Amino acid sequence: MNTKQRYESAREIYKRIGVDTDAVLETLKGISISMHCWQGDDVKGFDQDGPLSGGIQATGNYPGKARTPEELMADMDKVFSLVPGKHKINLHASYAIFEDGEHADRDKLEPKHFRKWVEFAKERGLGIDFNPTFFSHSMADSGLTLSSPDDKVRNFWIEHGKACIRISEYFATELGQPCAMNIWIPDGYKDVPADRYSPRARFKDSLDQILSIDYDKEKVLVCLESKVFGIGVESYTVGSAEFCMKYAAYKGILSLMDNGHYHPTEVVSDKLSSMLLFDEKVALHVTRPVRWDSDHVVLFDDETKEIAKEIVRNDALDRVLIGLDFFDASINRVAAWVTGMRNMQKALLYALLTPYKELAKLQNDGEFTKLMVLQEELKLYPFGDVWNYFCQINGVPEKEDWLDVVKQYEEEVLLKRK
Ligand code: RNT
Ligand code: ZN
Repeated sequence: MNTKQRYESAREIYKRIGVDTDAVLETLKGISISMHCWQGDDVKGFDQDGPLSGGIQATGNYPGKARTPEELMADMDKVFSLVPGKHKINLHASYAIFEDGEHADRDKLEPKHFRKWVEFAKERGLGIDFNPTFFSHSMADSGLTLSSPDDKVRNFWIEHGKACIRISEYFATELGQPCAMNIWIPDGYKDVPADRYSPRARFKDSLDQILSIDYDKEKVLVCLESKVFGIGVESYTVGSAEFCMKYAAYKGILSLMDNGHYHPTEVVSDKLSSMLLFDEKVALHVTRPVRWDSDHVVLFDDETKEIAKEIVRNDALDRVLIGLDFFDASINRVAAWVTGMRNMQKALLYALLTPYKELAKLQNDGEFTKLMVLQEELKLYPFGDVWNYFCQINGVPEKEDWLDVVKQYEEEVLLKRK
């Protein structure tokens, strides 16, 4: 049987449980995922030459990492040629592209420093999301940015935040779609702090100042990402979950939940419904924490599937902004990206193929035996046949065939980067 025939057989099987696979494939095609640029170069960026700081780490030294904007863009093109659908790119401020020998520090960044990215996105019909970069910079050497007790440091980063809002608005205007601008700061303390209150008070004031500039709230969706700990900030993070959730509610901005940023037995899949009850929109960084916030490549694993189910069955595909956040330097970086993107899409497909109304009815009727049995049986439905067909009709390789393309690219391009 060929891919189409397999799909047709799967379509009948899903039809019997009330799932319209043709409609599902249409929906899936319309879901855009924000692909983080920083998988391509281990979160290095182009605006400085120092090490990655801020309590995050990319481990591994697989050859072929992108060293220039051109290389990074070429790698992203390769990824998009292997991922079905149309997506967004997610940039960090540190990926500014300076032309004609000019340079601007983070507090002085302007839209023109991202002109080339806009060109790139326009040519490909992609949107852009953005992030101020509060790390990997000498002004962040103390480990503190927007919560710093040093006014010079704090003001520098406030100016950076404002500059990034202006750049985000430029992206939205140029590309005709909103730009999600996510604020994450690494600030915290390694050991038991003497004062937990003042750093948070300063962070609050800094955010107030950043958000005080005039900007179009339809165009720029400011998000705030919380975190429970980082390397070197094990005892206290300023931007804790409670801080960020409260701040977002107070200012009407979005909460961003990264599923590597919670205590190990907490899951973001369980948080989504609560957030959706109170917020119009919520943003995600989908990642894979292995024992810590390790940012491994997103797999088609239980938590990714559960997150996707929560988005789909709460009818929230247009209310949850799905972004990816991982950086693995130990394997082919293009393959890492493709794997994560395709897995997020598989998780969404899996969720869309679930007859959730019937399952919810079983829950309400107290039919827990049947609910469990059905949920288990659904796992063996011919999901793969639907996925392969989705790849085929969207003109990308099916199954693992895409890896051959990446391998060829590795030989012809990546391994030549010495
Ligand atoms: C760090 C946060 C943050 C970064 C990126 C690079 O723990 O998850 O989102 O990973 O901004
Ligand atoms: Zn994140």
